[in-house]
Amino acid sequence: MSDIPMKVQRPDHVKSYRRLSEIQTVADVTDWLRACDLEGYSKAFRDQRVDGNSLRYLDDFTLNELIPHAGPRARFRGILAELRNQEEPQKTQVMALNFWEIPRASLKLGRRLGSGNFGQVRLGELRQRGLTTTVAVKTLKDSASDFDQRGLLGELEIMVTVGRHDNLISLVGACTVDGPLCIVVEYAPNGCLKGWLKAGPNAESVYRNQAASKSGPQLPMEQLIQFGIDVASGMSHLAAMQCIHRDLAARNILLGENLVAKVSDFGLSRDIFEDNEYNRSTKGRLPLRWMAYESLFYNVYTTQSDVWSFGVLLWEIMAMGKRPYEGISGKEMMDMIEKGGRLENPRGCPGEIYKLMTSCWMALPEERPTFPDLKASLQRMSQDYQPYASLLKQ
Ligand code: ACK
Repeated sequence: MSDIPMKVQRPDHVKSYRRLSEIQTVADVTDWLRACDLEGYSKAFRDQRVDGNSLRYLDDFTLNELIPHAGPRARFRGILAELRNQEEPQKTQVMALNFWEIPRASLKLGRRLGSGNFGQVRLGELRQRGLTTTVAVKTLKDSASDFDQRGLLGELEIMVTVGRHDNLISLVGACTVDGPLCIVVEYAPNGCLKGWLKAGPNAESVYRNQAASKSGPQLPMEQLIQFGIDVASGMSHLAAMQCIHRDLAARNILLGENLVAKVSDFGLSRDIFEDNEYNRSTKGRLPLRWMAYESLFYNVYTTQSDVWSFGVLLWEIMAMGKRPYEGISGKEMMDMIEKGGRLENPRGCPGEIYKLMTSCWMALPEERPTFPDLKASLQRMSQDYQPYASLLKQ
């Protein structure tokens, strides 16, 4: 472990902070800034009452205000990243993976559910402690390269780090030794959201039916909004765990029991412990139509760029699985976004829901809502489609 880089001799009374968890109070932060030779900024941190917890979740906007000078700000980021890395030592990661190990003999692979860029997903049966569970198993295609192998391992590490949430496809375990890597995840019996939307009734009849079937316990419009609430909920958790998804779209949402929507496919996601911005360095196939302004033009990915993609996903839900910007090329779509053009309101979609999606497409990331905001707004809107159902319950 390396010590905090310092330019000047640290005064005796200044503690040496080797771990982020040692920095807790506002006074600890001041002390730490002094140890890092950044004491010139400690007044701003004190005024904003930045304690150890806030330090972990400092967003770019606040940091720019606290440390307006680019050089010291970059140094601050470097030191913070170093502390964060020490908090996630490699050993813990390996131990965590051991904890998830599944013996190959207890896993029986079945038919292929589908395939992605470099991996494939198969149905599986897992026998553990006398119980048999249906699972989905992600493996690599035979043609996969070392790079793909690292990608799948990265996906596993992200799933371990992110942990469980009802609206995320959760990890059951993995086979990491004595053969090809297999990631075992919960099986979603109702397939992917895009397929469900496309197979369902067309949008207009859903909107028309909401008037006719107001006494039903699960109105169609309520169901569509519920998909949005579920995804916003899963994404709130992902964002709180400092993880960017980077490929949020209806094709990557799976439907569990009772049509609970679950965010899946962390293949493109990257954890952001080192920085809360991820700059793409390699070119691959990109989900252009779901990408935020700053991702398209500056290769910058943040939780706020996931919010943009969420807006497009909400559009897909309300358009019952239509392809966004249908009929125009990727290049034309980019020109349109640059000039301020946005997707049109899907036919019959309530104005307030369209307004919510357009708020996700603000050119400035900080002007977009957060995932918890989106969840709360959709929950509020969902109430409007329940008055008759709740009247009947009284
Ligand atoms: O639309 P689908 O049937 O649902 O086709 C895709 C395909 O694999 C490629 O991703 C299906 N799939 C992926 N993960 C799961 C899972 N955990 N449960 C059920 N189906 C899955 C997905």
